[in-house]
Amino acid sequence: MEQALDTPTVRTSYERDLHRHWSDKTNDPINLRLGAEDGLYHHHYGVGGFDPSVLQAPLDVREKLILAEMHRMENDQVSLILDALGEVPADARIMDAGSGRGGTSFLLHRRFGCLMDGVNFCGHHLDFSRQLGVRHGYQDRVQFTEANMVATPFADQTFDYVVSNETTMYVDLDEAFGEFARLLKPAGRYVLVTWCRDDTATDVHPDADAIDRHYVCHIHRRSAYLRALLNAGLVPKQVTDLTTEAIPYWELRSASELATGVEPHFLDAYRQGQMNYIVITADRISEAASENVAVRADG
Ligand code: GPP
Ligand code: MG
Repeated sequence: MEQALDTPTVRTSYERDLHRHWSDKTNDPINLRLGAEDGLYHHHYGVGGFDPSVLQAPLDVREKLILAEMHRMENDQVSLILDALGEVPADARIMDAGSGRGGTSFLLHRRFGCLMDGVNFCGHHLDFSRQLGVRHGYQDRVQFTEANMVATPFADQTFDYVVSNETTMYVDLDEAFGEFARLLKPAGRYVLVTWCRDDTATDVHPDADAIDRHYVCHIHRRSAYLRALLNAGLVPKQVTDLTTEAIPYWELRSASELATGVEPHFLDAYRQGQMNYIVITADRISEAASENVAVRADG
């Protein structure tokens, strides 16, 4: 058996700040309350429309209905990844890069029966996910590893698929995609969902900057995603822009008592074309072939 790599999870002062941010984020009802009923906790947002009747509901049930609708939307969002993956055999192994409290990993396993490896560097998220895995009865097929998603302990070509669900704003894309290419088997597939800076319509992104401060992240440009994917030998097969569909979630969340203050920034960023919400499906090509697709890294 191959030796596991020695990979420290926190390597830089930025990663230390980020680790502290997530270690301290233990009391987040906007995430904890939503998952309480079905045991699926998410750190991503929703796409598509919401049922407008919840906003007209009597005051004593309105908040409960808003949260239920937001949770339905966050659960449904995982279909973006399920659909992009295509047919996944039950013996496939998938890495969920930045697995939060496990929601995406559990839903992928539930659909395909596949072996899931959630990777996360936040201790309380890992404890939480592992306990939930037991509660769902998935502990033998869904495991969670403490690691930095850009420097994991897994051997080369361990995975048939890698997914990341709104987590890549925390990493250097060249580093992350290089790692994912290393981990993927030849012809393996990477699916990512992310919010990114639009760099076609405007160069000014004040609301994206505010979101960066709120989450201690660095929202990358759309062009940076495509360039870094190609440079890593991950060739985009499909890029889908769901910016318009990403807006209703934030409208609904603005009406919740649990709104955190970040909502107007997402609404303005999407409405004004500062940010896009995208899904990218990319396939790993051979190392020899990737020499031919590398593009200039100048920005
Ligand atoms: C915010 O989701 C998520 C990110 C900034 C990406 C990080 C992803 C992880 C898997 C940790 P959230 O659900 O924590 O935000 P909020 O608390 O505002 O709902
Ligand atoms: Mg959330």
